[in-house]
Amino acid sequence: MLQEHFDATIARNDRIEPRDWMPDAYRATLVRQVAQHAHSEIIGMQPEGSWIGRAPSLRRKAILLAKVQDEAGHGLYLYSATETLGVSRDELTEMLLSGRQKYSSIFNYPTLTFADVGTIGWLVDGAAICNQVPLCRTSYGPYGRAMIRICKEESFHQRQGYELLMTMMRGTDEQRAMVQESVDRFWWPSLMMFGPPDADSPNTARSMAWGIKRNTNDELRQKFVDMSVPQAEALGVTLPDPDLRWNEERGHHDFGQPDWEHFMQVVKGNGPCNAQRLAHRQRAHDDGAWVREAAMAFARRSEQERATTERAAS
Ligand code: BYC
Repeated sequence: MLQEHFDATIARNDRIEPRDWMPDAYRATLVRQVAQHAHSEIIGMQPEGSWIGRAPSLRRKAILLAKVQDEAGHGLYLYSATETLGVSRDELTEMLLSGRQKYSSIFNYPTLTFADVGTIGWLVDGAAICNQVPLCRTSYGPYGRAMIRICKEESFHQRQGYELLMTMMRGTDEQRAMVQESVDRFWWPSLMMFGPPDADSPNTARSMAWGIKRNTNDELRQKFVDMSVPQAEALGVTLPDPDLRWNEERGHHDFGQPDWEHFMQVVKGNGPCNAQRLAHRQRAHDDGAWVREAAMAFARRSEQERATTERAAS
């Protein structure tokens, strides 16, 4: 009966809400995906955050600060959405820090120049938008609603990145070379953000049947490539893929495959910055211990005061 109600809700493309019955595997898949997404937003603050103190102007610094703060906010909405599935924020943080839950592979690469701030905005946030717009229609209510606001902010992020790169491309030869070099480093990792090819994606079929994912990894990767090619042309940069060309018959661009063996290594924790990212996150968690303790002490005291006032009133 409960299963039938759940199946009918999914079939109608209606939302599943926290108090509705749901299969254990549906809940577990959502916890895995939404937590991984939340962790990505929080870890994703690090690569760009390292440029806040070195931004070339006050304007660029203010923009970057706002963007990195948005990412903290996205992490919070997504942790809250995950909590509605019955896991606490403490448990989720523990799973990230112990390596039992993942975060996006893209954040395991260094940001070597200020052009990387622009490239992350253009390509990484561009890939995120491609992946996340369909998630606004995901079957789990709290996740879909969080995604609506996140996508609005992501589109500001992408534009600021593109505008930054455009400004650099109108500058000196050295600045143009810096942009090209940055795009060369970030292109392939951006394609990897969409996950393994469909044939090697163990979760896609079931997540699509449940309406958690609305498109396959390869469909979204194709959409991203088709979207990026004219943007690269307008910018005046070359995408580092010799196999990239328009296919008239398919009405899409053909493109080369990323190095999937390298991707698996990054996902397993062996990427260029995995250890650094987790160590930094652990340090921030330890440094924040006093804030959590103070908040708990404040909550306990407020509760005691409330109880005392109530007793006095009765
Ligand atoms: N990195 O069966 P598959 C942002 C894992 S934040 C690491 O296809 P699924 C931003 C996958 O988890 C962007 N791991 O999985 C923030 C699975 O392993 P487990 C974050 C990856 O879930 C700050 C295994 O590989 N976006 O935009 O059906 C600054 C097999 O994969 C990756 C989201 O999280 C990867 N790239 O599909 C700037 C979006 N890809 O868990 C920007 C929400 C795959 O079974 N998530 N794996 O051990 C999704 O849409 C889906 O989870 C994915 C993967 C498309 C990523």
